Order: sequence, then C-alpha cells, then structure tokens
Amino acid sequence: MDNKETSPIPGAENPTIFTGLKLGTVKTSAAGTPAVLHALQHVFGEAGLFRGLKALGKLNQKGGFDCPSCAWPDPDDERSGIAEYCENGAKAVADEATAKKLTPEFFAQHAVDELAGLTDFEIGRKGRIAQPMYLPKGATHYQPITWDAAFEKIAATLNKLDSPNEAIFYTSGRTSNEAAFLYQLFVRAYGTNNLPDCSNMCHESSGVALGESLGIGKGSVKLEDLYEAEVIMILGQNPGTNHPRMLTALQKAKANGALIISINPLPEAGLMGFNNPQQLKGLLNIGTPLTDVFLPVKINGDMALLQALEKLLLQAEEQEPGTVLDHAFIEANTLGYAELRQHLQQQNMDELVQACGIDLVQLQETATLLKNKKKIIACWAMGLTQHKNAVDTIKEVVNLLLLKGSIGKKGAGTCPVRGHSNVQGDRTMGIYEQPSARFLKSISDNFGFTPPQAHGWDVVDAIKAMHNGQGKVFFAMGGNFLSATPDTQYTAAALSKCLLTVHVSTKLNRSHLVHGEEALILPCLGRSDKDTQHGEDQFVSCENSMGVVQSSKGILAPVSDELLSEPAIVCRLAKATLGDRSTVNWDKYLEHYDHIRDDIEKTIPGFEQYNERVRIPGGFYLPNCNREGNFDTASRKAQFNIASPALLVLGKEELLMMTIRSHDQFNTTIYGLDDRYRGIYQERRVIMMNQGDMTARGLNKGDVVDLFNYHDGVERAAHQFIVVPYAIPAGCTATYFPEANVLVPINSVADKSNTPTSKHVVILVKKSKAAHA
Ligand SMILES: Nc1nc2c(c(=O)[nH]1)N[C@H]1C(S)=C(S)[C@@H](COP(=O)(O)OP(=O)(O)OC[C@H]3O[C@@H](n4cnc5c(=O)[nH]c(N)nc54)[C@H](O)[C@@H]3O)O[C@H]1N2
Ligand SMILES: Nc1nc2c(c(=O)[nH]1)N[C@H]1C(S)=C(S)[C@@H](COP(=O)(O)OP(=O)(O)OC[C@H]3O[C@@H](n4cnc5c(=O)[nH]c(N)nc54)[C@H](O)[C@@H]3O)O[C@H]1N2
Ligand SMILES: [Mo]
Repeated sequence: MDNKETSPIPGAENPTIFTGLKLGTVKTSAAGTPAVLHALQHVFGEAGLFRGLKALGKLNQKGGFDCPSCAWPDPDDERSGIAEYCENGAKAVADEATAKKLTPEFFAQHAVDELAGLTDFEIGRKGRIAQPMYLPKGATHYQPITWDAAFEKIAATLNKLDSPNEAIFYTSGRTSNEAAFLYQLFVRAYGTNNLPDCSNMCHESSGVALGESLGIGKGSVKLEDLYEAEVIMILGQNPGTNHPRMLTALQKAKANGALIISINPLPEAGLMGFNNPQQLKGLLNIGTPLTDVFLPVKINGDMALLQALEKLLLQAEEQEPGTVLDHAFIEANTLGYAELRQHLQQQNMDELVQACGIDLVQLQETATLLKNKKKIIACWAMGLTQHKNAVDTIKEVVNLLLLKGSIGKKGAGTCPVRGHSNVQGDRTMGIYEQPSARFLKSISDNFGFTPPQAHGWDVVDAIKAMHNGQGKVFFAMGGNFLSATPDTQYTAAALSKCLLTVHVSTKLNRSHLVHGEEALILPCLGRSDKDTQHGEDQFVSCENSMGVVQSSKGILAPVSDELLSEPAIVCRLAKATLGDRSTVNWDKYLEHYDHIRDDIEKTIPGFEQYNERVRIPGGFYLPNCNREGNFDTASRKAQFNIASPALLVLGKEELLMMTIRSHDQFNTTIYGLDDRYRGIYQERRVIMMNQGDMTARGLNKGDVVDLFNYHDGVERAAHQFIVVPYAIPAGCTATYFPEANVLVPINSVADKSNTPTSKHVVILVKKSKAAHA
C-alpha cells in the first residue's frame, strides 16, 4: 500500500453536510399507490408531462425501450397494459429523460472545484451533458470542443503511449450489446485486454462460482420457473428497492404455492410484503405477505447458515433414507458428494449457529420446510457477492441446490439477480479482462487481426496500476468510476495521476470532476433517446438477468443535436486512433446497426439469425447448458464445493459495516434523499446500528459519529454520520454507498473474483467532535 503519503483530494468525496434527518416508521411492505404517485411525481418533475408520459408508455413494452434501471426480465407473455415499470424504473427514466441540459455557459460559470464541492444529489440534478467538453492541463473550467478535435486528442494520447497496456477501458452496465461489441473490438484492435467493468464490483463472484461449480457463469432459471417453484430463497438482495418488478413475480409464485425464505440482516420492506400497484388490492394498499421464513443472518453468516441447513437435511435423510436428498440426481450429475457429506459431518453445529446468528430452533424449522421440497430456486445479489469468501458462499448455495436435485429442471435453479440493465450482455459481448482463448480466436478469424492474448486489469488492478503509474489513460464507457470503486481517496489519487481521463456519459458525475492532467466528457444518447443513423431510426439490444436478448428503441428527441450514440463514438474513435492500421470497416457499422449484429452473429455463439430473432417481439433466449441439464465443466459434472465459514474475530470495539443502496438512488445517481421503506428521510449520512451496540458505546439516536477503518495499517476516515437505531443483528451496521466507499480498503477483495468487499468492512465508530445534527 502506497497511499499513506497521499493527502485527501478535494472533492473526491461527498461534502460532510447534513440535509435534515427525519425518522419515520419502518415499512413492512413495498410499493402500492404511494410508489406509483412517487414515480409519476419524479417523471413529470424531471422530464415534463409530455416527455414523461411518452417515455413511460414505451418502457419495457415489446418494441419499446428496455428500462435503463435493473436487469430483471420482462414477462414473456402478458405485460401490464398500463406500463411494465416500477417506481424506481420510472425514476431512472426521468433522470435520463430530463429536459435540463448543461450548456457551455454552465461550465464557463462553474469551476471544476466548485462542482466537486456539491453532493452527488446536487451534481446529478444539473441535467444532461449537451456537447463534448474538454479540460486542458492546469485549467479550472471545462470548455467546449468539437467531436473531431476530441477524437484526435484521445487518439494522439493513445498512440504515444509506450504500450497499449498503459490504457484502461472501463464499461458500466448500460451499454448495449452493439456498442459493447464494437468497444471491445476497438480496444483489442488497439492492443490491450484492459477492459475492467462494473461487473468486477458486482456479480463477478457469481460468475466465478457458477462457472466452476456448474459450468456456466449465468443463472439457470427463466421467469416462469419462479411460478412453478416450491421454495424461493432470497439471499442478500433487496428486491423492493433494487428489482421491484421481481415482487410481481414473487407474488405470482406465492399464489401458486411457493414458500419464500428470506435471508438478510435487515427485514427489508419488499421482502416482507408487497402491494402490487397493478392490481386493485395494491391500489387500495392491501398487501400480500411475501416472506414465510425470515432469517436475520449476521453479515457474512450465510455460509454457516447454509451449512447448518445442509447438515440438518443430511440428518433427516439418515432418519428417512431416500426422502430428503435426490440421490439419483447426485449420482448422475455431480462430483464430490461423499467429501461434502464428510465435511459437513465434521462441522460443529454450535459454531455454525454462532457464526450465522440464527438460533437452532429456527434453523430446524427451516430445514423441516425444505425436507420434502424438490423444486427450489435460490436468488441472490450483492449481500452474497461482496465478501472475501463470496465465491465459496455462492458455491454453498449451489451445494444446497445440488443436494436437492434443484438444477436443470422446471421450477428450480440458480438466479443471481443482475444489477445494471445490460451488464450480463456486455460480458457476453466480450467486455472482459480475461477473455477465453476461444473468444480471441473467433475475433482473429473474423476480423483479420491478432488480438492481445495476455489478460488485462480488472477494476481493482486498474486502480492500483494508475496509482503506481503503469496505467496512464483512463477511458470510461459510462459509469462513475471514482464513486463506485472502493477506497475513494486512493482511487482519486490514482485517477489524478493519469495523463488523460475520458468519460462517455449522459449525466455529470464526480468522475468528471476528479480527473487526469487533461480530461474529456463525451455526451451520448441514453436508452430512451431516439438514435437515427443515415436517416433511419436504429434500435439496439440488451440481455436481461435470465439470458433473454431483446431489442430496445429509444423514442425521445435528444436534448441536443450534439449527442452521439455509443456505437458512433466507438467507430469514430477507432478510426481516429487506428487509421490505416485497422482491418475493420468501422463506417459500415454506422450505416445500419444490422451490420454490427451480423458481425456479433459471426463471432459469438448463440446469436444465430440475430437480426431476425431480435425483431421477434419479446426477443430470444441464449443457450444455457444448465437449463438443458448439462454442466459444461471440465468433468461434465456439477461440482460440490468444500469450504469452511470464515472465522472472523472482531476486536472489542470493532463492528462490521455493509454499504447498501437507499430507495432513492441508482448506484451513484442519487434521485432523492429518502429511504422511504426504511423510514429514513432527508439524509444519507446515517449509520444504522443495533441498539445494544449503541448502548455499549454510549451512543444515542441522532448522535454524530466518525467511522474509521485501519486495513493494512492505513487510516481511512468517513466523518459525520448520524446514528440511527435499526433492527440489525448485533455487531452489524449499515451505511449508504457511495458516501461510505472511502472506508472500503482497496486490498480487501473476494478470493478469486477480486470484487471489493463492500458488504464487509471492519470499522470503529467514534463520537464526532462536530456539532450535533
Ligand atoms: N433502484 C435501484 N435499482 C437498482 C440499483 C440501484 O442502485 N437502485 N442498482 C442495481 C445494481 S448495479 C445492482 S448490483 C443491484 C443491487 O441490488 P441489491 O444487491 O439488492 O443491493 P444492495 O443495496 O447492495 O443490497 C444488498 C442487500 O443485501 C443485504 N446484505 C448485506 N450484507 C449481507 C450479508 O452478508 N448476507 C446477506 N444474506 N445479506 C446481506 C442488505 O441488507 C441488502 O438488503 O440492483 C440494481 N438495481
Ligand atoms: N461501497 C459500495 N460500492 C459499490 C457497490 C456497493 O454495493 N457498495 N456496488 C457496486 C456495483 S454492484 C456496481 S454495478 C457499481 C456501479 O458502478 P458504475 O456503473 O460505474 O456506476 P453508476 O452509478 O451506475 O454510473 C452512473 C453514471 O453512468 C452514466 N450513464 C448513465 N446512463 C448511461 C448511458 O446510457 N451511457 C453512458 N455512456 N453513460 C451512462 C451517467 O453519467 C451516470 O452518472 O458500483 C459498485 N460499487
Ligand atoms: Mo451492480
């Protein structure tokens, strides 16, 4: 670690100002009329009545555009006539569809430092970026630049590097298949595999675990499987806020008899109950209870909890042989059962109970419920993936499913619920720092150049490389790298050392304001914007969390004539950078996006007749070996995994912190200051604490505290957070991302996936000397 000597970079973090905390009641169910009203208020406030209604009318409709919010799939058959959207999808659309724009005058009036002094909430409300902007070396203000000059500048900088491996090309997960494919093609033609993406911070652990255990790094269930499941387990996920349309599916599953088991340190409103706004009962705010069994696990207690359940199931099987486990499935499809059984027998039940924080009686009741069930689906998100042992924990989820034969049959399987709307598609398109030899061969067969073979940097390695001077140019296709990544001050120092930082963006964010020697902002069309090339309206395509590829066609008039589509930006940058060296005909792609899809079809398996099938309303499923009952591992079998829960001994004063999303944000985009379901209003600088932990530290509700982390002997401090007592297990705390990212150590990552441990940060809480909130 070399960040001891770096002094804090101004504007890297949100300013420590309070906005006026109000505490209300914690909700016990999600959605219903207030959610719809809340959503419409947002859309009309930001986008205006006409743009707002027009956009919502086409959201997630067949032939419309794909919601830019989460990756939850659309129903294959019936879609709601009103609009297949949710409150938070509507907020995402409103945020993008806003008619407000940032003119050159705006940038002339406001210095970069001044903008960096605002909160993320204030920065995001400024509006859409309306023309390319350039920050010369040493300048205090961004100034307009033409597209041609911008591309030439980037090209000149890239071409003067000693090696293409000194450049880093990040991707966030909103980029379409078409743009992502061209982007990775350009980056590899330029000569590097440095393609970190948001997935490295998100579901990378799921991809690694599922790939190793089951032979495919994606989930196996389709939406209709949820309707046939006997049990749905939801681990480390808050669907009421982050995947609200999932609640409709859970409601239907429940009506068909499914039991829902929720495993989460917090009793999240959306897990507990749901008022479906599209049904009369929901409009009247009459809710359906969702969760049958709620297990308030300690942070990172999941592996212990799962092993305790598996141990109890093994015991039940011994008592009534042949009734609990699916021996035929285990025999035919798996490796390592005997070893797992032995390993579980050796685990001490008291220690497992202690580690997960759930008492034995509740675990026994849960095991009894699972005993005779044959169709189990496990859903999970960041509560499992962002831990040091995340890969092993997810493999433990797989162990449980395999014991029950719950993979490769209807109503059963794995369901990692993805985040960004096309994060899964971006990976399918080759946005990956560790491309397979097969993928690279396909590129060289189809495009007449040899792509670099050496693997590149992921997010954490890219940050370290910029920090130590090896990474010199940072280019981002979307996202907000500084605020999304761990160890904010370390990352800010890393970005500041670059020669050039470039962001292809829709909205202004902090990563534009903490920059390299020179910086560029390239404004692009968003999902809802109409994209016209050569006089014809184009559509793009995205892959959702369940592997369905669908078209997405924007409909709103762009806020400025100067916006380019992401494919156009890539093609023009590629031409400027590669010039005569290029073996790819970049102009062809912009004549019509069908040409991009033709080349995707040639290069990537599963896209046969892409142009035809993507035009079928509802799209098409990509192949998935697990669904067909196959396991594409080396042994052609599913692999049981042997691991032990981590033994973490906290110091006397130490607490564990998870960084989570409020109800009013999409990652680093802050829509508002409320976390309605958790009863926390008008404030984001809060720390949710167990009352016992507060009492032990002499803390009261409303006290202001400073938070510290000392990983690797470096002091990381997040100042001024207000204490909120909350129903959270002892020893555990929660703060919001990105305000608390400054505390997530760059070197604290998941084994194998290198994902920052954003849900597992050891902290000390000390009363702040600052004034009472
Ligand atoms: N509106 C909205 N939608 C979004 C997003 C957004 O910010 N806003 N973000 C999108 C993205 S990119 C993603 S990846 C997803 C994120 O979706 P989620 O993963 O649901 O998001 P988080 O808020 O990170 O919540 C994680 C949940 O895990 C729980 N948790 C934390 N630690 C543990 C643990 O150790 N064990 C268990 N069992 N649970 C734990 C927390 O209490 C919380 O309920 O949502 C996507 N959709
Ligand atoms: N502490 C902590 N850190 C985390 C997490 C956590 O739970 N805790 N979660 C992690 C996760 S799961 C993720 S996915 C990452 C998210 O990391 P990112 O994907 O990097 O972050 P976002 O906030 O989603 O990016 C928002 C920005 O994207 C731009 N944008 C929006 N739409 C478009 C578009 O259509 N095209 C282009 N080019 N730009 C667009 C806008 O300028 C906006 O400011 O953060 C990670 N960081
Ligand atoms: Mo994510």
